[in-house]
This record gives sequence, structure tokens and C-alpha cells, in this order.
Amino acid sequence: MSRKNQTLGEFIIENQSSFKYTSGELSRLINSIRLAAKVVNHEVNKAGLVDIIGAAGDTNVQGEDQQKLDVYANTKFIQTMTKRNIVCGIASEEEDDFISINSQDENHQNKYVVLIDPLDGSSNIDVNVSVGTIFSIYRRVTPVGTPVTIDDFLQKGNQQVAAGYIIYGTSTMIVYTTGDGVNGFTLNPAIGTFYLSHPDMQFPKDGKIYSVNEGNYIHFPQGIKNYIKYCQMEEGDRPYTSRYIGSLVSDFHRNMIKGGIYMYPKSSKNSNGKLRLLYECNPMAFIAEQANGKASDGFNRIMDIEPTELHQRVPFICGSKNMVEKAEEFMRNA
Ligand code: P6P
Repeated sequence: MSRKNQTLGEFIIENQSSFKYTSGELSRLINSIRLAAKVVNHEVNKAGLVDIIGAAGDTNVQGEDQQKLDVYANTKFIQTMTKRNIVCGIASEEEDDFISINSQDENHQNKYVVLIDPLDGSSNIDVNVSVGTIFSIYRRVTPVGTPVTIDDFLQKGNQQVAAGYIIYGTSTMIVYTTGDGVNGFTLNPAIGTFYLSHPDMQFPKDGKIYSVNEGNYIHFPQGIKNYIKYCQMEEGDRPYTSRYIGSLVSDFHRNMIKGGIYMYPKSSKNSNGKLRLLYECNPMAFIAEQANGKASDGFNRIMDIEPTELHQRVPFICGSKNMVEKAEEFMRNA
């Protein structure tokens, strides 16, 4: 059950008993993410004022320039989750390999692993466009009391126990699911408290917005080209509107509220697309499905894909159920 204007803390306590693993650890983990979100939000909101923007002079495992805020956000989320003694391992877009977190009693008693994209869309920072954090939470699969292994991270998305995102936009929000629907909380920066502002978020079954980088059009598979042309045709409720912010969290969030589809397909330039399965596509797919939307690679349910490596990429089509199914139809018939 959810009540508007409840604080995130009150919501977590009230709904803890509905979570099948009621040990309270997951609640503490969500609380640690809440704290890190406030710290990162503070820095993101002043990025233009201090020397914290611009490349950190390094590149991440993706070969992308690391913006200083990327590094800052990565450090803050890892620090916060480590200090709370809740997780046994963390994987991050900004870290080449996973990090094994030993519990304070040194015997690896913690049960959760977290995969995170600490600051997605960071190339937008310097131009003052909204960015986001994406997180995915699993229970470990290797024995408690031993260090985590890669198997704890290479789990199918359908094994997630929680997933969410923080959007640092015109307001800062946390949107997350623990498998019992999707709820959005907006930060009141004056007092540093998140309030339940969007209870039980649902993707409209249909929408009129399509989000894709049409600059890559000539490189797309024919099925995607055909679907884009379908969106642009004068017929019925079309043409649709094209909206592409270049920040997954922002495009996803708008489409979940208004109805729409986001696509990052494979192309002749990116043979598996650009987005990473484990800490971008799976968490967003979990949220989408919990909000009665859909997420696929064009042919297969995202959350059924068997992961093979930590930073693997997959084509991603996500949003209003009927729109995703129409795009899949074009992919099948191409
Ligand atoms: P492109 C940001 O780098 C990101 O991972 C997503 O947030 C965003 O939707 C996409 O890549 C933008 O990529 O190639 O269109 O600039």
C-alpha cells in the first residue's frame, strides 16, 4: 500500500513486510542508495560552479572519457554501500572488474550484490541536461561466508530482487521496484527528504513518443528502419513525436509517464548496441515490466538473456507494451 507524501523512509518501513526476504537488509540497502543519491545530487546541481565537470583525464572500461562527476558518483555509491555493511559485492560501469566487499566481521556474511551505472548520460553534464544513476540488486548465488565470484553478478535479469534509478533533473527523484510495483519519490532539497510523489507508476499501454538516435538510422537493422518509418507515417494516431534526450533515465522516465518507446538497437557501428545488459538494460527492464511495460532486444525478453560478461552490451527496446510489440513485429517481419 502507498500513500502520497509519505517519506521514502516511512514507505520502506511500511512495505518491508511485503518483501519476501524480510531481513531488513534490503531496506538498509535502499536507504544507503538514498543517502548516496542526495550526496551526488548536491554535486550534480553545482556542476557548473566548481571545477568538477569536464573529463577526469581517464577513460573507463568502455573506452569513454570519464567525467569527474562519473568518478565522484562511483566513489560515493561504493563508499556508502560499503560502510553500511550490507553488500558482499559491487559491479560498476566505472570499474573494470567487480569489487568484493568483505563484511566487518571478515567472514562475508552479507547476502546482496549491486550492479550500478553511477552516472548515466554523463556526457550531458557539461550542457546542463539531466543525468541519472541506475542500480540493480541480486541475492548472491555462491555460498555465504565465501568471497563473491563473477557468478554472483552474471545472473539473469529475472533474478533481480530490486532495481531503480535516480534522475537528477528539474527535480531529483528515486524510482524503484522490489517486485511489487514501481513507486517514485521526489526530493525536497530544502530538507533533504524524498517524498512519495508518484505511487504505483504505470506505462500507458500505448504512446505517441518514440526515442531513438536517428543519426544512426542508416546503420540500423531493416526492421528498426521500417518501424521508425511506421512512427512517422500519417495514419491513425500517427505520426508520433520524436523525443531523444540522450540520457536513458530521462527518456525512460518521460516515456513511462506519457507513454512511449525507447530504442537503442544494434547497428553496423555497434554490433550489440551500446547499452550494458547488467546495469542499464536489466534494471530498466525490471522497472518497465513492473509498470506493465515491456523490454526486449527486438526478439527476446531482456530479463531472460543469459549474461556472459560483466560489461556486455545488448540491443534495447523498452516502453509501452503495445509499442514494443509493434517494433518486435517489424523486427520479425524484416
Ligand atoms: P548516443 C548515455 O551515454 C547512454 O548510455 C544513454 O543514457 C543514452 O540514451 C545513450 O547512451 C545515448 O547514446 O549514441 O545516442 O549518444
